[in-house]
Amino acid sequence: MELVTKISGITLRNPFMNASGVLGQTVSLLRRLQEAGAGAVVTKSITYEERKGYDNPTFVKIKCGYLNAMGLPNPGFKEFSKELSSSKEEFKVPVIVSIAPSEPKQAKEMAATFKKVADAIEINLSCPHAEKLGLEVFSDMGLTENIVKSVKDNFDGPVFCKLPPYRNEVLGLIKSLESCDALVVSNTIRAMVIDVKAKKPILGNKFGGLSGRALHPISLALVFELYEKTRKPIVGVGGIESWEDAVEFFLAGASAVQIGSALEKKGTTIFKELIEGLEEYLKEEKIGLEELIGLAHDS
Ligand code: RRO
Repeated sequence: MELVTKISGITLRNPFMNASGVLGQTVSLLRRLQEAGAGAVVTKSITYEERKGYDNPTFVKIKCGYLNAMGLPNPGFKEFSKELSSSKEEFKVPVIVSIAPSEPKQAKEMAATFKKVADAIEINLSCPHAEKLGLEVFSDMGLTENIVKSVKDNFDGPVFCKLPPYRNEVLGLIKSLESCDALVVSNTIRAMVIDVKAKKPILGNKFGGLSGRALHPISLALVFELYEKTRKPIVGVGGIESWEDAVEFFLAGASAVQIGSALEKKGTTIFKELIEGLEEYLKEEKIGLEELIGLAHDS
């Protein structure tokens, strides 16, 4: 069965890509994702300046998923774009560059720099634990609107916005995203875990983002609702571990999905498993991927 899917003008050989932050920190990791079968590859969120990230521990496995507070470790946009430019021709699948600007001027410079090497830009408006970045940007509608416009005005390809999983906040602020092309739904849930012996939060940053199983139904419900409330294509992300989890997202209205925690848990062979599972399902159901998208809705 044909698994090709299109999102705002870019063509993916299949609808599976990595979620930003998981195996997208370097060009060699992005290459590994491409070799494993990803339909597109997404970089770690890149900031204007270099960031070291938070103190350890930055990643903890808990009963219902994973908690992370990496703190956007990255070499800064100038350095990262140099690395990507030197090997762009190796990529046969779209390269989506995730950026986390804190104001329009940064967004403008980053978009203009990544113009030559990115097939799409994903703006991170939802990191749940960073000062003046991600969620803190999204909570200011004027700032978000100007950042999205700056990226749109300085980049030729599609611009995606990655949203938090908080329904009321998203519905209240969605007007600020009018000029973006597609929505990525969703980032992790702000969360915490405490060590009862040490009597302190475990993560170096205290607060982190919850991903994995617990996120799946929450993010799925938001995709379903946004599919009815906006006309924008949606990339679903949240706790996808099997082809069935992905099919739920397609039925809810996602045109493609991103894999995060399960890539950590199962490794890159998950792409093959997802592709084969989806192909088999489409064959058995005698349905094309495109027809599947949004089919769980009444009309
Ligand atoms: O780097 C991180 O700590 C991080 C980011 Br940028 C994000 O968007 N979501 C997340 O859970 N962690």
